[in-house]
Amino acid sequence: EKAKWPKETVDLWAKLSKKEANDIEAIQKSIVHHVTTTLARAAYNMDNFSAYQAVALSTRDRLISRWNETQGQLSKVDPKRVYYLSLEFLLGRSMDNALLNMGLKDTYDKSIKKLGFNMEDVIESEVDAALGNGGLGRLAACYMDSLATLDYPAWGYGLRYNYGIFQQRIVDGYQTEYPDYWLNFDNPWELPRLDISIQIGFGGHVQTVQDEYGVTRHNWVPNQSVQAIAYDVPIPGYDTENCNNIRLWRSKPTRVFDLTSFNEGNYEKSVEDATNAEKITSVLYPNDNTMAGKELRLKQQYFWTAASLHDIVRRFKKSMREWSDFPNQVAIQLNDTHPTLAIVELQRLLVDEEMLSWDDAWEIVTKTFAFTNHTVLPEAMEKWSVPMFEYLLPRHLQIIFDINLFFLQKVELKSPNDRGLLNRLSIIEEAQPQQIRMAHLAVVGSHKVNGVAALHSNLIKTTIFKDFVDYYGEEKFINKTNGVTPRRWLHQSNPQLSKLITETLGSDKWLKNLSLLKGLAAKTGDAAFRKKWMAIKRANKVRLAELIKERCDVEVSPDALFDVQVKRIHEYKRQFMNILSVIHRYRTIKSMTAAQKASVQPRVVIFGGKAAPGYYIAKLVIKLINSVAAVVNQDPAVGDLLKVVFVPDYNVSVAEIICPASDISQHISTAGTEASGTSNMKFVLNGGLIIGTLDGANVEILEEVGEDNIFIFGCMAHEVEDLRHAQRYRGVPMDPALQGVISAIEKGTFEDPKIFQPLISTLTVGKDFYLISADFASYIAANQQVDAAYKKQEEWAKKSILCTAHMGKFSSDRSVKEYADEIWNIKPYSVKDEGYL
Ligand code: GFP
Ligand code: GFP
Repeated sequence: EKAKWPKETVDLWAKLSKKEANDIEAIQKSIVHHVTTTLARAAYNMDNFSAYQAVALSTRDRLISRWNETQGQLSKVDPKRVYYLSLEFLLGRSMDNALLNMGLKDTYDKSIKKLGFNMEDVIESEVDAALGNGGLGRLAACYMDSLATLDYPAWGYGLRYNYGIFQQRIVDGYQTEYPDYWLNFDNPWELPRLDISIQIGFGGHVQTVQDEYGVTRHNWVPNQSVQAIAYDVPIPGYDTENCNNIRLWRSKPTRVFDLTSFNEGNYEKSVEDATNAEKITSVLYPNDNTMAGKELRLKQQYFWTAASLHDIVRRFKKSMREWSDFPNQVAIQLNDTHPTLAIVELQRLLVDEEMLSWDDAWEIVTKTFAFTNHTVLPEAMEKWSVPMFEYLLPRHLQIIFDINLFFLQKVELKSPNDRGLLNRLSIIEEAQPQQIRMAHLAVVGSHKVNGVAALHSNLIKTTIFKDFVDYYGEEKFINKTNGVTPRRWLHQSNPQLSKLITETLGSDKWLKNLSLLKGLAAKTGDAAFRKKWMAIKRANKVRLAELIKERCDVEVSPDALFDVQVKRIHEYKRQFMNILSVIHRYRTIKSMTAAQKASVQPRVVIFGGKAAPGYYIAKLVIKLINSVAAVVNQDPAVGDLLKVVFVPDYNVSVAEIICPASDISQHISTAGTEASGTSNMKFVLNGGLIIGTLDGANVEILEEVGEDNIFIFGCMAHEVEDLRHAQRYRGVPMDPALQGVISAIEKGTFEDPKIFQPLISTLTVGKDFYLISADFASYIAANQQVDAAYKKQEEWAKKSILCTAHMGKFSSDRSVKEYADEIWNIKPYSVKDEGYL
């Protein structure tokens, strides 16, 4: 069509599609334009929220120009792309980040000031996009930032939930959940692509036919169908024109099917079907590290992987390449087992629809996929019951059985007659009913499997995937230590520290090359620098103290040691052990003379995090924290020596205030249970020290910062099984200090002790699975070392500086580059100046 346009039409398009100007006047014009047209408001009826909307829309215009340019050029150049399939993207707020990444924050700041608004208030008006539970979802968001910043051609694929993770409120000390209807006021950070709609089938049966060459063919004939509609979320890189995409799918009823029911005179059924279709992307499952086995969850997973695969295959087919070229053009990363059905769907498309032979198809599939494991917890391992699966996805079940059969035949050739081995490796677990082990399917269908920290990657090789390592060899199983983006987690959330670092290092290059931070190490001897450093920490603590006052109505002193544990509430993360140690501290202070009290280091213990709504024990931990806080905070015998707060509704924006403000943070999971952790990295990056076990990435943080700048305690991963055994069969007595703490709870020091009985039962000798008793004494001792070290403020300042200085390794840029080089085999492509096309 366009080839037929006269020159003047082409020129007119070229002239009019020039990018927006970025001077103050142009930006002010665009803001006011959105106020008066898009929002239909005027200067006299503006508030902070409408100012936010207008600024967001103006920012969005600039984002979309970059997005368009990037996607247009990538379509032409057609390099190999990576697709990151993640059921969760925990993005948080977008505006501040987009402005900083595009280098427009200062100009916008000035522009809106003159229009009568203040940037901070405007930023505060944005609601979080909370489409994730915790670490896994936030990791995906950090990776998207790094992929864009490093100019990698990458897309994320996920679901556009109407409700993100629930909002948490504390009522009478208990967690209560409220729906997070984040789309209430429209979402300017997405681009609805109502033209991109894909039919997704469910149920029905499989037709088996002979084709004209006598080959048996299987055709899936679904009996239900829904539409997937694309919503694109632009992800701008930092200091680059590149802007990547996250495509989120929304489910909608299919018109054809409604009409059928309707024409059959069954109007109610057609409306019901429509509602069911919308349900698929209605809500994010709020369980962190537990497998629920719900039919709707399986529907979500298939809906999302099928829509994404359809889109990826369509894009590949545009270039008219040979199928064997598919893995040279496409890399797909499976973020946990949630998207494992993509393996089966691609095999189905290639064999049933594109008519490739099984073996040719399978070679393409296994060269395309790679799989990241995020946990070894047995309760998190995804399994689907065969009957339920067959009812929803009959053809996929056949394919899974075939994948399994051909795989086990090869195992049999290698290790004949080892039935135990076949059982252990099988994708199908022989239970009643049979179960599909998604982790096994993911390993068999991928060319690389990685864990998320060195310790974890080794652990999976000796535990959950041991037999697979024996069969495939070591090379398939690798490590990719997690990372976090320094743009959001330092530059954006700790602007003063970012500024000081840039001044000290002489440039802001460290933001794209985090190892440059090591230049700060030379400054530990500079007293004036230490003073500035600690003054910034104090200002961040003041900011957090204000949040605590506002949300918890507790006054805390920014001169106390701020001790933080914020993360999902889970037994393995041991918030319970933390609050038990706080009770111990409280009892110790109460038993002191006034003279003894004078030497106590004042501490504010800050908790935050959500418990899965059905996780009774985790919710009781929240209740205990609040009950302890109620008593301790009112006790005149304690005063400012100890304060305890639970900050409600912990989310990304709250984390951005908490991370820069910690002196010490707690990463105290039972060794071998926390795969990596990423908040540990964020705290240390902001000059906060950590107290932790030798678990997950703590081990590597220790390697980087050195043992003088971290507080390590507790048993090691390889000791855990022996300790459990000893406690179970040899009745190792409970730690005496812990015993004292439990007696205090049982005596009713903190509300009716009956409330906490189920929690205390988890510590019964022989049942203390997370080894709180075994680690308690060393935990108390480590906390005492923290107190002692904090009193030497000058030494503490040096430690704090060294912590930040040695965090270069933990940039998600490093992680992403390792994935790109060692797993995806993709190269960066930088968007060229305008006029390239
Ligand atoms: C992508 C984007 C489209 C855009 C084209 C060309 O398309 O919106 O129009 O690139 O710029 F999504 P596909 O690669 O998905 O075909
Ligand atoms: C999981 C693991 C964490 C790990 C993240 C990201 O977190 O140790 O750091 O994934 O790899 F448990 P959650 O999603 O469970 O919070």
